[in-house]
Formats: sequence, C-alpha cells, structure tokens
Amino acid sequence: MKATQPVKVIGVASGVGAQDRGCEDGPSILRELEVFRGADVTAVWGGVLRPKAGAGSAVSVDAELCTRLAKQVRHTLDEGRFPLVVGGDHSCAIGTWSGVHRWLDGRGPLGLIWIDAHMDSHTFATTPSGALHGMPLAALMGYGEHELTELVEHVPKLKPEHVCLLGVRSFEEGEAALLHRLGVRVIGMQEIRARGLAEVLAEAMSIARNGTAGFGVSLDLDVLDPAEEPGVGSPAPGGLHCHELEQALHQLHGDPALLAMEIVEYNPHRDRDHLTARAAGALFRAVL
Ligand code: NNH
Ligand code: MN
Ligand code: MN
Ligand code: MN
Repeated sequence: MKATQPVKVIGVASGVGAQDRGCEDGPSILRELEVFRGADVTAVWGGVLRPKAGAGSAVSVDAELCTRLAKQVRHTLDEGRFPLVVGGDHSCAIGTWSGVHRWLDGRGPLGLIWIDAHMDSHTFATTPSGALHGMPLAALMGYGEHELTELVEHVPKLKPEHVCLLGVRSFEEGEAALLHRLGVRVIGMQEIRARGLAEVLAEAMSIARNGTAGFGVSLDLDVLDPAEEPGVGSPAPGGLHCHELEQALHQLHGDPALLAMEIVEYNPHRDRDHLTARAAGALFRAVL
C-alpha cells in the first residue's frame, strides 16, 4: 500500500464455504466496531456482499459470490484505492485474488503470503470435510472445481513459486502432498519459533515479491492463538500472539508492492469481549 493511499473495505458476509457458518456475521460486527479506523487513514466501507440464495450447489453459490467480489476488487484498484476484503469464510480468497490478477492484466505474476493455521489446499479429491474454505489456495493455483479455478479468467491466478504459507499447524495429508509436489514454501509454527517471526515474514515477502508485479496478504485470523483470540471458525491451539504478528507486519508498512489485503474467518459468536475483532483492526493498521 502506498503511503496515504485511500482504503476501501469490501465485506463478504458469507459462511457458505465453512462448516460453522458463524463468520457470515463477521463483517457487520467489524463495521459497527469501526476496528479498521486508523489515525490518518479513513477506511471507507464499500458494499457488503452476500451469497444469493437458490444459486445451486455450494460451489456455484461461492463461484457467483466470488465473481462479484473479484469485480469489486478490480474496480477498487482501478480507482487507485487499496482493497481490504473482510470475510466471511476464507473461500472468498478465490474472488479477492482473481480480482487482483485480472487488474494486473498480464503486467506480471501475483505473489501471495497466506497467513493461516491451515493450508487451505484441498480439492474435493482430498478434503475430509467438504468445506470450500479448506480449498481456496489450491483453486487459485489451478487445482479443483472448474467453476473455481476458472473464475474470471481461465488460468491459474498464482504460481506455486510466488506463494508462501505462514503459521501452519493443522492440516491433512492430501493438501500437504499437493503443496509439497508443487514446491510451495510452507512455514509452520515450529519453524517460526525456531527462527523468529520477523525473519520468516521477511522470507515470505521475498518469495511473494521476487519476479512478481506485486503481492497480497491473505490473513486468516485463526493463525492467532485461540486462547487469546477465540473468535474464529476453526480454532487451532498453539498460534501466534496478536502483538508479535502486529509488530512483524510493520515490515509491510507503506510497501507500494502490497496490492491488497484480506482478513477472514472472524466469528463474532465465538469471540470474547471483542478481542478478536480488535485484533483484526490492529493487524490491518500495522500495514498502514
Ligand atoms: N483443513 C480443514 C478442512 O478442510 C480445515 C479448514 N479450515 C480452515 N482453514 N479454517 O483455514 O476442512
Ligand atoms: Mn484459511
Ligand atoms: Mn484457517
Ligand atoms: Mn504502521
């Protein structure tokens, strides 16, 4: 994000991709609490997108929703504004990054830092749950349902060498095997504890920017430790402290190569004293 670039928040009030649908109520609460308001940046809320009832299977509903989201993200970039997409479940990532990819319009590849307790790299061939929020990263790299992999443009939106996962500690064999086969860099909690968060985030940034036309950050709030921030759909013990992630994310402060950000999986029904909502705000403001 360039210094003083105006921010547009795009809410995605959907839990169709999750087993626990509670995160569909995330955007309205985050908006009410004004957590994305910074000292010198006004984050203006654009629309809040909702899934259309009766659009068919979960895949079709999600694909239709993600298509609208991609359009909004592209439009926001066209206006010179910085898109902050706020979920909703993580399957909205397919829309967010397809929109950024379309906006890049062949100027170069897109890089992505995926900050998450999970890998989100299943297809229907490997998923244990059938939930679409366990699949968006695979779809963005071209693996999975056609409706999702061919969203907006009939090409993969991400190349494996420009993707880095950070914070992983809960995954299944099938998705791990796909990422391994593709050579995607996965940085788990053990490595973060051994090397320090600042150092591994610097590595993630260099992966996401090397040979790309810009990069994004996809932040699943479940990367935080649920003992401290419980308001997420799929809590996984042993996560990051909010303040350490906030401090590390300062490395992205004012970086013009950072094209967009998304913050997902906020589940207000599981939150305590708005702890996780406030964390979402603090993590966004860290990059300002
Ligand atoms: N891997 C599990 C699944 O496919 C959990 C995914 N849940 C997430 N991902 N919250 O970030 O169902
Ligand atoms: Mn996720
Ligand atoms: Mn997750
Ligand atoms: Mn800052």
